[in-house]
Amino acid sequence: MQTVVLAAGEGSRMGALTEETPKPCLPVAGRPLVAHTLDAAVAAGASRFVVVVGCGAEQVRTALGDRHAGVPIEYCRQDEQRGTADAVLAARSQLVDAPFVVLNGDALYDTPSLSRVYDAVPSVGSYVAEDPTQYGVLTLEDGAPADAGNYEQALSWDGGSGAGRVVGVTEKPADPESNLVNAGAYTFPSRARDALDGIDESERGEFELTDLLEDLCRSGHVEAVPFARWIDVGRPWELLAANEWKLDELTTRVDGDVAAGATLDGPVVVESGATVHDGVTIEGPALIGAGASVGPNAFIRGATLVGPDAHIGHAVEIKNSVIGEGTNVAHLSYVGDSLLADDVNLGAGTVVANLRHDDAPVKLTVKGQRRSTGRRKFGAVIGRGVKTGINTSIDAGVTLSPSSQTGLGEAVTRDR
Ligand code: TTP
Repeated sequence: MQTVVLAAGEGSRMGALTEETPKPCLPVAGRPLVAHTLDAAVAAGASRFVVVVGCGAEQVRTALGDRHAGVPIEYCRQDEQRGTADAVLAARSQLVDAPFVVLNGDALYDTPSLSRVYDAVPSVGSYVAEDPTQYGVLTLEDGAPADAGNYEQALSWDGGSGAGRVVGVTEKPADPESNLVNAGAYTFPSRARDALDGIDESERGEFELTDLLEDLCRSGHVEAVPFARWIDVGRPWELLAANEWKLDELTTRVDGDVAAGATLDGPVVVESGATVHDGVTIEGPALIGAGASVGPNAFIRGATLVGPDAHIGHAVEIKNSVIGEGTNVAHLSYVGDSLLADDVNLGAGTVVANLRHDDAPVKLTVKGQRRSTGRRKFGAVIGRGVKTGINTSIDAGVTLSPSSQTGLGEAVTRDR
């Protein structure tokens, strides 16, 4: 089925990470985030892609090229980010007179559930979210059980098919009626292309696809297809979660050089041109990108991505983190549950805290507001080109914006 992929957004909630890299190009298990969206779509039945690009358009085009797993990709441009319905409008002239799927290009979807979205017209993917207030909450005809706590319960609706009829969507409600949310995966009938013209600007000042969905709900049966697994990568800790998911699917492959005195445990990929030196232990899942160098005597554990040409030096410990391309964590440093963009340089002895004394979830600033990451363990977000002085200590939940610097022995407790 023809599939529109929305990849024009600003990604402003990702803060320091998207100042120079568009969100669809952020690294997930060694590939751009949007490539994983397309993987799931191809497996679910996409026959042709129209990718809507805007912010960082050229980077997205370069990352995806003109085919994905044999499926042709066309592009269209949304110059101003005026909302998801406006993005589909930009793609409209490239759609043929047939049903079409729309996917958010910043989300990971489990393939079996996505296939069911492709099979049901019209339909929308749904997910049982822990915090529904950040999403569009779906109202089902028979009422989603207020205690809908998990996928198994969602599947038991409607006599076991898991497919309820959607009758409404409420964007980011303060007091949600259930925790069943819109997963940003839709199949629309052909006629929905014309209905795009009738969408008005929302209270939030955007033209929203959920309004098109509500139109369809009023005129017929829109099926809610429950997703077993879904991650909407909107905020930095969700990029960490996306990497955890996709790194976990790796199988061991060693194309680079691994010294006899190094130990690889669990799924570990060492790409061509990468070197793992003596005394290194890597407890996978982990991916060591092309040209990267690890060790000697380093310890990498948890789901960790070491980007291409990164350098992890002597006696460094990296746990459950994303390390960007060309980034240097030279020696005697600790990085846990953190996101480091490209070309960062951590001075020797830089240590990132990733746990609060009160064990409460670590908070991070997202668009000026402190938000819970929902994680007991979360470290720092470090933007491109940051340099830290030796023995810098960085508190949990701190963001360092691109190109910022710290001095010798500094304790960084606030964003900069
Ligand atoms: P959002 O995640 O709501 O927006 P965003 O990606 O711009 O992020 P932020 O809110 O942090 O600035 O968008 C959902 C998807 O729709 C995402 O894949 C980007 C895409 N999108 C567009 O293509 N055009 C748009 O005008 C908007 C608002 C989103």
